[in-house]
Amino acid sequence: GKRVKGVQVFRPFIYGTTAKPFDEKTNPKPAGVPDDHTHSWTVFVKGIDDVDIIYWLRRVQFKLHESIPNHVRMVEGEKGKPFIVQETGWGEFEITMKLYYVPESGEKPQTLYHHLRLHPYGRTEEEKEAMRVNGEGVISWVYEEQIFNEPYEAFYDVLTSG
Ligand code: SLL
Repeated sequence: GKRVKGVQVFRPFIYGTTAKPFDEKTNPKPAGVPDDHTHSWTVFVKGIDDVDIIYWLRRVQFKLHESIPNHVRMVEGEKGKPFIVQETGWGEFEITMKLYYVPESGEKPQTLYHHLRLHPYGRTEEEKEAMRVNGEGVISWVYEEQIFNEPYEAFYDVLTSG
């Protein structure tokens, strides 16, 4: 196919982690979770304000720490849902996310790295507070823009018809 010359299409998205300590009142530990696990957490890739991005992103492979059973997770895009993995654990580590685009894009997969954050860090209480949601969970989110450089014409139509 032909490419649309001189055109760049930007699509914003966010990725990151949200973690919550187990707590009898606010976040009880489900049955079967090992004793040494201290937190529940999620890692995700999604659109801004939960807008669907499956028209350009097909699947995401999340590579978790090897101590976690079945640590490589492939998540297929589903309408109305973020690309997400939910887990429990005790430690922080780096997560590798491999983004696979829709076939008509012709794009190679791209890899992102993200640190799972369970504990808020910072020199000041304000800095720590900025990492918390509702005073309990710990968030580590990143805003990113996917650039499609001179997309194929058919893919350009997909990108701009949404
Ligand atoms: C390290 N940062 O580099 C540590 C690794 C691994 C955390 C932390 C296991 C969960 C499960 C878990 O939380 N691992 O057993 O499912 O050594």
